Amino acid sequence: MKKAFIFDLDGVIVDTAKYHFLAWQNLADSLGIPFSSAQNEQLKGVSRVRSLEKILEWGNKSISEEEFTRLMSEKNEEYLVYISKMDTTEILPDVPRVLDCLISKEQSIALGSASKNARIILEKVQLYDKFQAIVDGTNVSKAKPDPEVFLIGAQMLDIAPENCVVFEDSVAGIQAANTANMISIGIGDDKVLHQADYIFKDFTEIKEEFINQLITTPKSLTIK
Ligand code: B16
Ligand code: MG
Repeated sequence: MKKAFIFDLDGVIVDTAKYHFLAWQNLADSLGIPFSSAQNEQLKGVSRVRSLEKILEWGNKSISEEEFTRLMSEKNEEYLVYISKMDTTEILPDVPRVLDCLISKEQSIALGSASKNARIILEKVQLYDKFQAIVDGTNVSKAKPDPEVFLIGAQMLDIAPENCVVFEDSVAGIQAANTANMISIGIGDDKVLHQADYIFKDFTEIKEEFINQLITTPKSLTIK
């Protein structure tokens, strides 16, 4: 059976949250807004525009539209400097093993990320060629938990949503996958990602037998 496996990027394939944090922190500093790593956690999977809106809300600050645009582009320029230095050592453990296992079983693979920088990052870590479809912040109009990003991925691969499996590290992403009627696999903390169909700490816990089970079992028989 051919299924589609859709991967989120930040927190699933690589940890770019640390670079977003550095760039957002500098921006918050320049505005005199305190910004903690706990707040950065709340920006995971959230779009660039919404992230800046949230930081301004936390700091109780309002700025003009021009300044908003300027700050967004300054933040992204700084972030681009960090990601320009990325290489294959930044790939999270066992991600290449799972990708290669799926490719060897002739499964379809897509990226489903909120990031407008997703393509550059995949190129930097040399995983770009593993993906048959890439849906990123440039293709979507509605942010997760809206299922749009994953539904577009399924459509590009021509696979029905119930035959898609999503790997996600954010609560909003798990909700998006569930709403899309896809199998959701949480990568991270089971207390945070409890709405997922399956949860793993990271890809080292995902064994070939489990992948075989995902490929052969219809979603209707997936035990929650
Ligand atoms: P950019 P994901 C998300 O990536 C990040 O988790 C989130 O922190 C970021 O704000 C968003 O991409 C937009 O990124 O500024 O590069 O367009 O988890 O959906 O892969
Ligand atoms: Mg993510």
